[in-house]
Amino acid sequence: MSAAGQADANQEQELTDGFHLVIDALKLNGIKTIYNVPGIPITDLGRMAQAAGLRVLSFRHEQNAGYAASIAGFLTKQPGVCLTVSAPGFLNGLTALAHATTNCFPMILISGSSEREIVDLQQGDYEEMDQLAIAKPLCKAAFRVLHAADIGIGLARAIRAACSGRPGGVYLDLPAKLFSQVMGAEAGQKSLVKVIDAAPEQIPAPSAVKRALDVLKSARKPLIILGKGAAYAQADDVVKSFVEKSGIPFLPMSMAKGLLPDTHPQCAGAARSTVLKDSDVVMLVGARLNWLLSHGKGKTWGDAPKKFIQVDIEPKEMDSNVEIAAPLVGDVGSVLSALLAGMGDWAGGPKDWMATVSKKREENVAKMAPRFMSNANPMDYYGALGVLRQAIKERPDAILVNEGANALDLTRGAVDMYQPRKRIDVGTWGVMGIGMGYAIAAAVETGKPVLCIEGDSAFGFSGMEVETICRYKLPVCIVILNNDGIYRGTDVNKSGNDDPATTVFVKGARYDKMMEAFGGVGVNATTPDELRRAVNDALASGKPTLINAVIDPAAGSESGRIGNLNPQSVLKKK
Ligand SMILES: Cc1ncc(C[n+]2csc(CCOP(=O)(O)OP(=O)(O)O)c2C)c(N)n1
Ligand SMILES: [Mg+2]
Repeated sequence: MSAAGQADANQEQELTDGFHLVIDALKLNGIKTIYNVPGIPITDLGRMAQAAGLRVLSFRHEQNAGYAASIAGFLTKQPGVCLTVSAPGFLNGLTALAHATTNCFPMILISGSSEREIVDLQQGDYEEMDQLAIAKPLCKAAFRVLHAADIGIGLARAIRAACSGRPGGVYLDLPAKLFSQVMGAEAGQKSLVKVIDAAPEQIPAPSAVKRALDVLKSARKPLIILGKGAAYAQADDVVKSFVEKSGIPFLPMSMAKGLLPDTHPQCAGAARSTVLKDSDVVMLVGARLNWLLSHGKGKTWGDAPKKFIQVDIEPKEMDSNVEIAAPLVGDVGSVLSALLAGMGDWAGGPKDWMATVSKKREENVAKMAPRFMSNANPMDYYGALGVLRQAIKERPDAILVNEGANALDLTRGAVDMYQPRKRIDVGTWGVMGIGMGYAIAAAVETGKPVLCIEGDSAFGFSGMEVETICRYKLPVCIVILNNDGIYRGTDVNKSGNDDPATTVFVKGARYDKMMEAFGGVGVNATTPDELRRAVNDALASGKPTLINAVIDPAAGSESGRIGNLNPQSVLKKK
């Protein structure tokens, strides 16, 4: 090589660019996985990230990649990263970003974007859109990086915003031009920022701890409600010690199930209406008084006066719906540790109250037991769920993904959970479409088998990702509770024309064949026995499997357990 050629080569080695700085910044901060859909301008970023040792999983639709990133954040406490193209790809990912923010999951949506100069003059660039402005109201923070030298600080800001305090979704806008911007390799390296202690402990004030303990001591019928914030905290031992030392019945919200086993003697899951109505002091731990808890008032909560203690990392959460007698602002681990330290030789909860709750719970459990043995033909939900609850009992380490209406509500009640963060579902919005994204991220992030219990409608929102599941050979078993439609498959079109009713699907659809199309295992199960064999095989083999569980089309009810939220036509009632 000539001297001039050698000098050129040396100079090349000393340069870096936007592509490499993004990848280096992600790696420096411990990000290992990107949930991705390729295209201009981020195709090469995905390729290069894969070459650099990151796991880059390519999805069929950004919404599913986004939901995957959001639940990766929930499961790991590290921001899940979703990578998309500009305008339409960005918009497809945005629902998941908003979902992450609403559910308090740390996530970063990184989208490539078009040329700023053209976008701002609205001159019609390829996929033109002012993405930053659109993302802002839907996430916790939104940033744009214009200079390669700012990539390090930009990613650091995104990570800290996603993880600290109440976690949420963050948008990071990376214009196409940024990726090929060049700078000196050494200066580039120095520009990277490693985020130290992204989610610092937040210790509650001692006076707030004392106030809360005084309220708790005064209770005759106390109740602890564990929310998904308590599951997110990964303070499992502290939660367990606190609940057990308190001797107080606890009610787990959907994604907090398994934090303590649903079979724990203090679990009031099967006595929900009793404990909500009759309790006099309610301690919320990482649970918000939103619609899922009827805003802390009204019929569900009974007439007797109640006092609330609330543990939340977000001060603004206090008094959101009702007066909070004892606010405890801090992270769940720190707050419960402080309470434990202040409890001294705690006498335990009121025994007569615990006995009342236990009795109610045992009655309800006994009432349900025969239903799970149902051999009805066609299958009803309970017959199928009897099999699935046993499957989770035998594989308590498996992760359960759950969505649908009846398929959601009945599963939540039927399937006991035994370990923390094993149940992931529709969350705060009751959103359909999380299924396959959640399943993929759960398998990738935890290495555990995944069992998805899906309504046939719910599955349809992300069904194409079965190809992704097959492509990456993930240990995912999907059970579709197929009742031919939304809520039921029996609705009738009252117009007299030939269109089907608005809530019904093709009768006798064979979703199992979708899985076979991509080399996975498909099974059509018409009895609990067939379902049992197929689920056991899938969990044992780890092969991508889809079981079409044929359910009586008349079995469901409108909107599952939340039919009361449907507005009613005044005219219809006349
Ligand atoms: C994104 C989104 N779109 C629409 C809905 C309304 N929705 C609620 S449940 C549901 C599907 C219920 O049917 P299925 O999943 O088959 O469950 P089933 O009750 O039949 O068991 C729909 C469409 C929603 N929750 N989220
Ligand atoms: Mg259905």
